[in-house]
This record gives sequence, structure tokens and C-alpha cells, in this order.
Amino acid sequence: MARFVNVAAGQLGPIAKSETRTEVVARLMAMMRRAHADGCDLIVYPELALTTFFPRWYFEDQAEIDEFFEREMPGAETRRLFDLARELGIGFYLGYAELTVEAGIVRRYNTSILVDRTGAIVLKYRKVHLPGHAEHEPWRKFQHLEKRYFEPGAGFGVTSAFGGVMGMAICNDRRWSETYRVMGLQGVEMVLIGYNTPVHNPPAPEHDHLSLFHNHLVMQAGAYQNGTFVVGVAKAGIEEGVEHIGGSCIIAPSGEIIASCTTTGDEIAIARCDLDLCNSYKRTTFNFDVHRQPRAYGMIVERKGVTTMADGTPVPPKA
Ligand code: CDV
Repeated sequence: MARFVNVAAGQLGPIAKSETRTEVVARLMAMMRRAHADGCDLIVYPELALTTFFPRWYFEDQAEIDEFFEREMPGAETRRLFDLARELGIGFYLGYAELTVEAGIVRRYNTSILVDRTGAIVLKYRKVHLPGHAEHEPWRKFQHLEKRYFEPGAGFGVTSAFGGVMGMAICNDRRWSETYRVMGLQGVEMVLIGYNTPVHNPPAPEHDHLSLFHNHLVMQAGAYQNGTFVVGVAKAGIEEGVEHIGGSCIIAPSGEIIASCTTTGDEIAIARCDLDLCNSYKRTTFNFDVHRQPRAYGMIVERKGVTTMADGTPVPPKA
């Protein structure tokens, strides 16, 4: 019997710094209603979907930073989204900034949750690949201070939900093949990814014209090489003066884009995903049990990086 998941990529246009959680949640709810009316089982929202993308600013006052964080999920303003999901019988992926206290220590993560049709959180993920920098760098047109405001999460879990094996990642994670492979090794069938990607990359402006191409390249490769659907969802448009790519899309295990948003505003793109399609890749070209050679891959976990000299010569790190 075929296993279908009707999924919506719930792209958001910009969120102003002055916009309240209540206003943003109303936008999310409007898209959830639309997705439900179109027969969806699941809607995927972007990374940090409840606020503006605040790591673009350097704040000295921790209290000001903490205004962007959620202390509970659901909380007072987000409960309505969970209630609506339960009422409509639709699930969702939501990215947000999480503040939690573990053994008396305050921790801050860039987090996503997967909520099922009953409104229950069935999986939580904390972003592993935090991009950017930790110190104020005034030479940039805008900051990217994720390394200052968050600590990295521990890994990539999956869960059985919506009739398949579901996994999550957040933004920069999508550029790393390890992200998909760790979930691929757990049999993932649909990877949900929210992102905020400025068109301009201050350390490498020569790549700016390729930002949409790279967005699709990495997600399409991750889907194909692991025989999984990938749903990539942007917060798009010009937010607080910074232009972000859109390009939200749903990708089949073939690596083909099967649905995509065409604007940089609030928009949903929908696809009917047959999860059994994953098997035609997982049982042939990418049958990991038959074809992988882990004995040849040790360096992937043993070595973190390599320094390349100006003339291209690689210098391995000291032991
Ligand atoms: N929010 C992100 O993780 N953004 C990163 C870049 C642009 C710093 C990304 O990989 O899209």
C-alpha cells in the first residue's frame, strides 16, 4: 500500500523587528488553514519563524537578546498554533530560538520541533552547524552572530510519524552532506529544513549570484544520495534591510524539485509525496548495506578540517 504525505512548504515573507509573536502566529495560522484546505497532513515553517532573524545584529544587553527566545513550547502566544493543528488534524515543523535551563545552567539553541496531528511534539532538533562568527565584526554590512547567541545541538535524530521516518535540520545544516547521511543511516524518508539565507554573504561576496543555485544544489544532492524527500522552507524577502533568498521547495528522492514557491512572501507550495518512492533508491543505487565502505571513511569523524595555503597546498592539522 502506498504511503502518501501531503506536505506544504510554508514560506514566510519578512518579519519586522517590531512584529509581535501574536501577529506572526496569526500569519502562521492563516497558512496552516490554507494548507489544510488543500488537503495537507503537514506544514513546514522556516527557521526562527517567530521573530525577525536577530543574529544579524550585535546586542550587548543579554536581556535584549533573550526577548527573541521562547522559554516554553507551546507558550502563551504559540499555544493557538498547537490548538489549531489539533482542531484541523494537521502537523507542523516550527523553528524558534529556545532558552532552557539544564542543571541550573541557561542554554540557548536554534531549535525546531515536529508536531503531529494531535498537537503533540514528537521530535525536537537543535541546530548543529551554527554559521557565522562569535564576535562583533563591524566591517560587515550586517552581522551573523549565531556562534555568539546559540550553542550547537548534539545530533540528528529521526522519528516515525506521518506514516514514515521523519528527520529535521536547520538552514546551514543543509550545506553539509553529513547532515543527510546521519539521518539516511537511520532510514529517513523526509527531511524538513527551515532556513534564513541572505543573498549577500559578507566573507565571500563573489558567491552572491549563486545563492539560490547553491540552496537547491545541496538539498537536491542530499535527497538523491539518501533516497529521501527534502522539504526546504525559507524566510524570504527584504527583512530589516537585508535581502533573503526564497526558493522554498519540495524535493523527491530522485533529486527533482516537485513543488516550489515563486514569490518571496507568505506562500505555500504543496506536493503529494509517496514515501514508498524512497525505496527505489534505498534498495538499489543507495543500498547502504550493500555498497557503503565505512572502513574507508574514518577520516570523516577523526579529522575536523584541513588548512589550504594560498597556493592551494593542503596542510593537515597537527596530530
Ligand atoms: N541561518 C543560516 O544558517 N544561514 C546560513 C548562512 C547564510 C550564514 C546559510 O547557510 O544559509
